[in-house]
Amino acid sequence: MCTVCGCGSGELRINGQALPMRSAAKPRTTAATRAWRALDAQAVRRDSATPAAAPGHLHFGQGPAHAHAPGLSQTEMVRIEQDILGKNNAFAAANRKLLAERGVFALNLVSSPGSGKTTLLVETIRRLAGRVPVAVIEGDQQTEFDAERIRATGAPALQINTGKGCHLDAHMVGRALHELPLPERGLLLIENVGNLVCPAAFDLGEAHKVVILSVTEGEDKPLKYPDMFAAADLMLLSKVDLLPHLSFDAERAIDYARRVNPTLQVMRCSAISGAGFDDWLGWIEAGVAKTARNGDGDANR
Ligand SMILES: Nc1nc2c(ncn2[C@@H]2O[C@H](COP(=O)(O)OP(=O)(O)OP(=O)(O)O)[C@@H](O)[C@H]2O)c(=O)[nH]1
Ligand SMILES: [Zn+2]
Ligand SMILES: [Zn+2]
Repeated sequence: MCTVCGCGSGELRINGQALPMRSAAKPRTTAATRAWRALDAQAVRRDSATPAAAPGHLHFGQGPAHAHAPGLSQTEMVRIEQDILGKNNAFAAANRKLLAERGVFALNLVSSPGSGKTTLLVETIRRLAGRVPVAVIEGDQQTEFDAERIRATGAPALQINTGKGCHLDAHMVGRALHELPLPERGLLLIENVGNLVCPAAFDLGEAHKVVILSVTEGEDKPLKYPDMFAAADLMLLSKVDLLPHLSFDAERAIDYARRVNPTLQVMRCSAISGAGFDDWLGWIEAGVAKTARNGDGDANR
């Protein structure tokens, strides 16, 4: 998990321009660096090196840190994670305040690579045209492909490349919010890096995380990668047009997701057939209206 192993630190690019990290971002890098320094020092501690074991099964996620990093104790890992997430949460609170002031309803779309996020966003923007102003922040390790697909719809899009980073964080999004024309009383869609693990831990200042699970991924994903489904308020079961060709059991997938998160809302959709888009767009428009009405940021938590 990147909060303790340091995999989230990479070369940041916004719309192709390399960005030096501001001093405000340093503590996050420092924490990750400390983790690697500890590695260099070969400070191997037994309490994180010894997994819970049963015949045929090693479980490295049962200590207080729920993760493992070679050379770090569970106590060190918990401290580093609290340090990184504490700083991220401060940036997220600033983002949330700015979004509330501008009446922007913000969604953080999270999923495995290739679940259909960008295709969903393109179709969503196309259908909301003339009804709701939309802007998009795209997150990927490399390439500007997704931002270009969004710009082709006419909506403004800003691409963040994270380099080796495996998720967007609130500091990156804060930078983007100052570069992007924000859709006042409208919708901000943030497509996170395709990764069903790390983005779960990082609040970006959004109103909701929306997890997309495509029917080609298998029903078991909510139980295998529970953090993402626990963090989300809505799950979109995507590519349902493919169901006739698959043995995917939609009811079982939804049951697994609700075992992790009993209050999770679920919608089934297809960006190809248009199935489910009335519900999805209705949900978005209700959020946009509530955020614009409140003005005090209630809809952004
Ligand atoms: N059949 C079907 N294919 C879809 C649907 N949505 C997306 N796809 C296909 O799935 C593939 C991946 O779609 P993307 O929208 O690029 O997925 P993504 O989640 O944005 O991918 P990353 O940004 O790389 O994580 C493409 O080949 C799409 O054409 C859908 O509703 N039905
Ligand atoms: Zn990571
Ligand atoms: Zn994409």
